[in-house]
Amino acid sequence: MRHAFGEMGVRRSLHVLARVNRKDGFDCPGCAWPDPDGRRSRMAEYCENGAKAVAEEATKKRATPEFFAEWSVEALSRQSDHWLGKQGRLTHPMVLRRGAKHYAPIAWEEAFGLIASRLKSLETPDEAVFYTSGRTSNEAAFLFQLFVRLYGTNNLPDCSNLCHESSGRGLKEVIGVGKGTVTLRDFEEAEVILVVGQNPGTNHPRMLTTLQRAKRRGAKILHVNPLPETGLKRFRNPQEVFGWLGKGTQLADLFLQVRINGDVALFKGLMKMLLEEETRRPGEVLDLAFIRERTEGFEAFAGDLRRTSWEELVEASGIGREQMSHAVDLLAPARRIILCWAMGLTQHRNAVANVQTMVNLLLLKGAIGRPGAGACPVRGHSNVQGDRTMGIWAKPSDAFLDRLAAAFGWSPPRRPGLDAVEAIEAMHEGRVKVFFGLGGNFLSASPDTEYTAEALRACDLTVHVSTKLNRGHLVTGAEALILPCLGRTERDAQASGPQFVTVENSMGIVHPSRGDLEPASGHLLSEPALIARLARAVLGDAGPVDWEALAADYDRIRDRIAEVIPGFEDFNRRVREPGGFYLPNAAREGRFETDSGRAKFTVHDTPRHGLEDGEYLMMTIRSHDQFNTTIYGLDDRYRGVRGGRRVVFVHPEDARVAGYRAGDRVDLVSTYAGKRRVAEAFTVVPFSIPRGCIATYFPEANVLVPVHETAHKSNTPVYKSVVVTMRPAAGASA
Ligand SMILES: Nc1nc2c(c(=O)[nH]1)N[C@H]1C(S)=C(S)[C@@H](COP(=O)(O)OP(=O)(O)OC[C@H]3O[C@@H](n4cnc5c(=O)[nH]c(N)nc54)[C@H](O)[C@@H]3O)O[C@H]1N2
Ligand SMILES: Nc1nc2c(c(=O)[nH]1)N[C@H]1C(S)=C(S)[C@@H](COP(=O)(O)OP(=O)(O)OC[C@H]3O[C@@H](n4cnc5c(=O)[nH]c(N)nc54)[C@H](O)[C@@H]3O)O[C@H]1N2
Ligand SMILES: [Mo]
Repeated sequence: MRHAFGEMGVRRSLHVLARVNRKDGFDCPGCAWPDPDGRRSRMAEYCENGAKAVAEEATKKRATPEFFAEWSVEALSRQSDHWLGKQGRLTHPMVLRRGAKHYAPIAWEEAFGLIASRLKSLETPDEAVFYTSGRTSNEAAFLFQLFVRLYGTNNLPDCSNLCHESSGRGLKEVIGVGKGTVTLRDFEEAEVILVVGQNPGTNHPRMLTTLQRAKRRGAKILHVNPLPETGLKRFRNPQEVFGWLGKGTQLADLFLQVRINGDVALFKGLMKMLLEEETRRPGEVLDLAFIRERTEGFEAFAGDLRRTSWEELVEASGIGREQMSHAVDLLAPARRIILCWAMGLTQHRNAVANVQTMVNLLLLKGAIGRPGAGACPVRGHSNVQGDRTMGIWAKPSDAFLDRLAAAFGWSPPRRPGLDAVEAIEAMHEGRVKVFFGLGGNFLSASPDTEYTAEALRACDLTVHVSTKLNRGHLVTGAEALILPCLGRTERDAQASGPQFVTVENSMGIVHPSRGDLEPASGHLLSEPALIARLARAVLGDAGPVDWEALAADYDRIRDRIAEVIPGFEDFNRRVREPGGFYLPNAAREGRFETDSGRAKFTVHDTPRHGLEDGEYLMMTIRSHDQFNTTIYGLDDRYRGVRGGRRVVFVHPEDARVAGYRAGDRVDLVSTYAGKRRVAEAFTVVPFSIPRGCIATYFPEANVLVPVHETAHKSNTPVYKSVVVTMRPAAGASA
């Protein structure tokens, strides 16, 4: 509330917060955790960090043309991310003309004309990329991909490339759907819930309420993480009067403090034990009927486990056999198991293998397509899953393009487009000359900040559709535009009257989102209206789409979505039912739509990093006071850090051996393929973390993440396993 009142004032705060996640309100712009299907809390159906996300958008502060006249781009560049975000909502379309030092206001039509003329002068449409961040609504996303494909390219990188791409890719191959298979109801029936590589206390706080309920009912919770994340250790439910008092509930029954990227080894160990248990008590541990009838590849998988040595698994995971056996005590009798994960698994070179290794565990237990069981990749952005469903995808399936072709009577481009990392490389090499971002902060979210900055600077034109100022606006092509748009909390009035948009949460539920605040400025366009006007400027009025009609009434956009995308039949009627509707999910319903019709066991090697003396494996994580690249404040309350973000968490013994004490300042250095990257002046914080592992915050440490090191198959940067060394910072005594 302190945060909300500071940004929005008391009256506005109380008004807007009362409408978050209500069935007739707007979808929280924070994370993608679903809202309860039935009755929702009377007090509040949002969390502390959701309130911060809302305050960030509904703030009363404004970044006006006068602000940009006062501050040159160079002067703005010297300010922190935290400061930039605090300047308030963008109010006017702004242009940075060739050679100019300041952004200046520009009329909408002129801005669209400028983009159109640059796009039309490219040699091929593949010289432009169109990035999407996951807050974009279904309606805007559908129009955007349609516009981009009609323009002639599949260059549609998205934040998913940096996030859960490894989950989608991994799941699709082995169970036939690239999404999670559980619903909230499954949490009411699960016997064991695993939370792996995820910090829900900070990033999905409402998930803790679900876990608490499951726990009270008797479910066991297993937490696998290099850090003892506080929400799982001590949870005080802020929605319960007594939750404020006392020490809080211990949510996790067992905490396995795995090494960074030790999960394949750990899960192989757990499964090796389960196989051994099965030999001792035949028919009691594994679901043999399920394995026989519904899966393939079991023999090769079991053979690999038998051949893998305990030494290897214990060494690579950092978890002893005795501790593994405690986990197996929980897992062996259970049939209804839910596996939750997030970025701790998806941002490694072997990220797809991480996901598939864990699915092996579910398959051993028949724990997919059964109530109380399944896979639960917990999505990040509130509509990142929906954007992908709408076709925001650089590598679309033929089936999707066929339906798009049929609905609009034209043949869309079939060449696969560039994902996020490929887009950076292509800009850097001069193969792409125009960058267009629908939301997000591509510069700061991407790996290798210096390299990505060079890539953006090499462009002729960079364009950002944004609500707030961010660093991406300051590292520009020869010309740049900032196009300000409406946010979730705001009223969206079009020619046919007030509109709502729709989103899909982490569990495949599609529902409306309707803001009611007065827009931050009279000059803002909604994202769908903005895309429609851009499309008309670029494509003219002759094509197969009546852009003006679609933007005038979003029901018409939804009618087109219903034609193209399976599961959206009768969209306009069903989305108006309270709480929305579930999308079909074959694996959830017990069907595996793989090439063989069976779920697949897969074999994966234990990853090795072969660290030399003085080298550490670094993960880059979120603090409690940020939303991705938006920094709300400088504290990380649950980890006891205050007043600064340039910190490095180190095992106390590692710090001692290296000669550092708490508070010392160090530089971090990463070297890949002969290229050295340095991040200066981080404060050492001794912390409970496995030996050889360190942690820093994203985005401060992104300069160290090598752009060319990415996950096999998903091409996601290795944000969670960067090899670094430490050296005393200049002027520091150590
Ligand atoms: N308040 C808030 N909410 C958010 C966001 C935000 O920034 N702020 N971001 C949103 C987005 S886009 C996303 S994707 C999600 C992110 O949600 P999370 O994935 O929870 O975010 P991270 O901070 O990246 O945390 C990764 C967790 O994995 C652990 N970890 C790191 N490496 C490993 C590993 O090798 N193995 C295991 N087992 N664990 C590991 C870290 O210790 C940490 O607990 O949150 C979403 N929600
Ligand atoms: N080192 C490291 N890097 C990471 C990660 C990590 O764990 N470690 N995580 C990765 C992950 S999981 C993700 S998802 C990406 C996130 O990457 P992005 O999605 O690109 O970044 P965000 O910080 O979420 O974007 C914030 C900006 O979005 C704009 N914005 C906010 N709301 C709206 C809206 O309603 N409409 C529009 N048009 N704009 C809006 C604001 O201008 C704001 O400045 O970062 C990735 N980068
Ligand atoms: Mo994300």
